[in-house]
Amino acid sequence: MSVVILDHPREREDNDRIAIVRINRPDALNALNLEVRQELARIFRELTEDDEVLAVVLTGDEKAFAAGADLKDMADRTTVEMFHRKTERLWQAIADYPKPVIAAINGYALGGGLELAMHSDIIVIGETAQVGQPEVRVGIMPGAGGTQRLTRAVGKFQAMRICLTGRPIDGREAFAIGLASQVVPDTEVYETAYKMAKDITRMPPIAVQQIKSAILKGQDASLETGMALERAMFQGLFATADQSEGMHAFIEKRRPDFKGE
Ligand code: CO8
Repeated sequence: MSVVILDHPREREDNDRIAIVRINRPDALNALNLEVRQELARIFRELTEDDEVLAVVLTGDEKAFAAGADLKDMADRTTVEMFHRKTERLWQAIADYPKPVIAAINGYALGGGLELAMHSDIIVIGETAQVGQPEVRVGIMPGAGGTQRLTRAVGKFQAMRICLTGRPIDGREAFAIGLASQVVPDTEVYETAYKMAKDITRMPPIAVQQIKSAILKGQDASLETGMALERAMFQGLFATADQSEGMHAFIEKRRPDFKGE
């Protein structure tokens, strides 16, 4: 069985255009060894070219989303070996995926596991999940966005606390500080994430992708540049058939039928 399982709509009975990407190393609490990261990158690259899929649910199992980088694999590595792994390219394949990714987190999302979750666009988390950046406790620091994406998500003071103490926080607290989009009872995490993905796949696909792009690009730009980008994208959507369909459906009091055109 592969360390990452892709459940593609073409293999299912439903007509949902959702891919489910599931990390599958239960014996190591889904720790992210090189093989898992290579598989994740391969799958996200493949999905980038896949018009059938409109949203992704990224998940693990009930015990762990992912308990971090594989410490057994990293313990004796040298700087030069870490450099030559060029794992930034593997992470970038996930960051570059243009459609919405919803992370469904149960159990542990620690270190590289939380960094992976922060590559997604929406996080649905279980109340008792444990998330954090414990790298400092094993002599290192976050290396895949823990000091950067986390700070953008929760601000300096929470990011400092989480990274400097290495102490995990639970799902309720993660939601309270803005590290999750929604917190639900543990048993409802996957279902909630899937339902949210389904809602999004009913929206006009071009607008959805432009919204994701505007939010991510705008985060790293000045307000003026972000506003200019948003305005250009907004105006651009008036060239789509879905804009006309959406507005006329509203006026005619019927459900819109978006086609991604
Ligand atoms: N790496 C390798 N194996 C792991 C990891 C891990 N991160 N986490 C758990 N495992 C393994 C354990 O070794 C154990 O295996 P075995 O039965 O063969 O000994 C099995 O999973 C079950 O784990 P535990 O027995 O420890 O389970 P507990 O329920 O007692 O504890 C914890 C669960 C609290 C999650 C504990 O396992 C733990 O602290 N794990 C390590 C968490 C951690 O420090 N993560 C950060 C790693 S560093 C990092 O992510 C750096 C990121 C930098 C860049 C990104 C690269 C991907």
